[in-house]
Amino acid sequence: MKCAIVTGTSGMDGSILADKLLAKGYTVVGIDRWSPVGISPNLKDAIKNPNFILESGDITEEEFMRNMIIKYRPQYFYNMAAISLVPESFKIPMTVFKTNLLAVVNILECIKTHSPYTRFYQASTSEMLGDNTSTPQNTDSVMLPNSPYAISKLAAFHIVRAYRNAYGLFAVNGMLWNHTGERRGPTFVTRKITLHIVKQLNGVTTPLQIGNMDSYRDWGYANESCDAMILILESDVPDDYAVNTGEAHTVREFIEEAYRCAGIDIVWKGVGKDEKGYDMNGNVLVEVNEKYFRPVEVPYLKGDHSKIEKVLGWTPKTKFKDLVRLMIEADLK
Ligand code: G4F
Repeated sequence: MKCAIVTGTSGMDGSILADKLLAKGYTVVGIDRWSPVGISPNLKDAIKNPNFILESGDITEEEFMRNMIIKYRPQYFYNMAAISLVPESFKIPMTVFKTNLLAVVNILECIKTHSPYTRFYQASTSEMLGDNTSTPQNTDSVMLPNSPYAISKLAAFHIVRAYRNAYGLFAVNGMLWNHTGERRGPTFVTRKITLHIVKQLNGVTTPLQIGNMDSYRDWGYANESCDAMILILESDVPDDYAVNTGEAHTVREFIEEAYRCAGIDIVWKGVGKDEKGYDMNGNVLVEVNEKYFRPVEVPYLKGDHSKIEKVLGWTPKTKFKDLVRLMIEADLK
């Protein structure tokens, strides 16, 4: 029976991957840190499956990682664990480098020494592009990372390539543009928006507090992005791929579309930090709050997925409006 280790298994991508790999009949070893609030609802299906094993530990610890690799000697290793909220990375840069970079070195060292046939997938990101606004972007674009998060991820991207080239490991990067869905964490902007709208529909009167609405993101559906990850790790030749939709929309467009799905047309008034979004009756539903502005912004992300489409046959299917709608509908449920 095939075995896959998935770190960060409680998160959106980690839990979707676990479900998909279990459905393929694999044994899945989900690794996460023990949580005082118990097992994440994202794992409600996985946890019922006898082929799912949950291990609690810290991927930055050498002994823990060595034990995991020796105990399971998995065919596949998906490294989804990371500190992934960009503004948070400015507050705890040392922890970010430890988790997002040193842990990758730790895992690769353990694989190289104890299980060199284990295939390794690294969750890489479009955030590495940073100040580069020329589009469409892919893994060969100029990387101008502008946050501790992006810099740690770019270093990890290169260490994966270095281990592939130097030691012949099947170690690959899936560089994903923003992706979201029903399991997205509530601190990321898309889920923050859909959750708040549903609360407003249920009587909450406080406006949605939002930061910069004018950045562009290339939002894909996480469910499909995880299909791409599996294709990348199970392909014949180890290589790095860009995974995105090739379409960019602003945060403002996401807000407008999400309210539209809830039957509300938003009218904007004011500028900058004084801008507000109103419904047709003049009620304030959205308010800009400087607290959510970032020290630096990544202004424009729009990807090119032609390589993965050509080599592995992956294409995005869910369009922007359908993605917003499915999130609103899931939160309404
Ligand atoms: O949802 P976000 O926090 O995602 P961000 O920063 O683009 O990063 C996500 O995608 C990356 C891939 O490109 C991943 F690497 C990363 O781990 C993460 O998954 O913010 C999206 C945009 C930003 O421009 C932000 O400034 O939304 C803007 N925004 C405006 N108001 C807000 C808010 N972001 C958040 N989180 N919260 C707000 O209230």
